[in-house]
Amino acid sequence: MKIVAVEAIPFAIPYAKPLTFASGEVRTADHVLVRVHTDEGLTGTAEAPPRPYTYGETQESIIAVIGRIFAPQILGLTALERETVHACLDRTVGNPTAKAALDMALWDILGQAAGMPVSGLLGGYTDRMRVSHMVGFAPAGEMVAEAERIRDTHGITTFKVKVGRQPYREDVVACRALREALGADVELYIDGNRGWSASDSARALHEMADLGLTFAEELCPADDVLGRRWLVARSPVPFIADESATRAAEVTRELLGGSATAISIKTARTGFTASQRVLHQCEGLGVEVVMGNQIDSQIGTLCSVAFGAAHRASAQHAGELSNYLGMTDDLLTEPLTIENGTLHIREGAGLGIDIDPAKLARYRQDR
Ligand code: MUC
Ligand code: MG
Repeated sequence: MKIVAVEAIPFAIPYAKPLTFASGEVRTADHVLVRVHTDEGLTGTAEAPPRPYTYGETQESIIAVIGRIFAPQILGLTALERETVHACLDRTVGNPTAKAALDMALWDILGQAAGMPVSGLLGGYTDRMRVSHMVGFAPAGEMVAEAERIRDTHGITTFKVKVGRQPYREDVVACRALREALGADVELYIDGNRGWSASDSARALHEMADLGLTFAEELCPADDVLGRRWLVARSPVPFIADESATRAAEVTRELLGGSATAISIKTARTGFTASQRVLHQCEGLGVEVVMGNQIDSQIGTLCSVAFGAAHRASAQHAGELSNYLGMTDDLLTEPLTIENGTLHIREGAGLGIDIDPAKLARYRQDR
């Protein structure tokens, strides 16, 4: 199972409905399809979704770091030498989605070689996850209409509401409108992508105390160290670290520093190997985790659900698995379906990522 070639293929698929949030906007899925080939003819597949405004990665940087720095170091290693692969990749700081995609492609190879689903190899807790849908910035009425459409079409009853604009004129109004329209049985939580100050956040949480929110995520920057710690100490709900806790060391820093009380795990940036480290770290510390979404296509979503369903702690809360619904198309031969608010893992060997060659030919950017 020697790694003999690594491909990094840029592709671009437009969104029908762009997702806008405090730190950026996604209009096109400008992702990179990563394929790792072995000498036995197995191919592991995953995607790297760059988020330039968050981690500084771009499609071009992912292709360059994989082609020029990572691939030359891992060619010749086997898929069973993941620790060695990570020792090579971790010499370079940053580049989270490039590293994560390589890691998940290796797990895909292991699953195929063993004839077993990756989700089972990771833990096999369950075969499905409840889905949480992310509602991006729009006037309150449009946010309500979107949530109602998603609930009525896919049975989803958990919503992560993007906040981080003008807290009282826009965000609190939108959250209140969502609660009033959707009723008490729907779960709502908020994500500020660092758009508010600590004092804005505290006041907004106070204003929304009657809305029954379940989590608050990255409302203000973690770099506002004392302000954030002050806010987290006062938060009435677990405070999720997302982009401030992208690897195990940052998780330790944020949790022990009092800057978070829950963690978002995104396989798009920690793959499976490092996501498991973070998950076990959180379990050991008694901290809740939520499966986040880095605005993945169906490829990344299959990876998230494989991991989320594999472990008891990550299957406890609805996972953010529905962003692909906003895309005009995707690359999988057999599309994912969310029914009754639930997404199932793919049965069969590996990750079950079967790429449609005609779609790849249509959307790839390098030919
Ligand atoms: C999220 O949870 O923040 C927005 C930017 C990003 O990197 O992920 C998304 C969703
Ligand atoms: Mg977030």
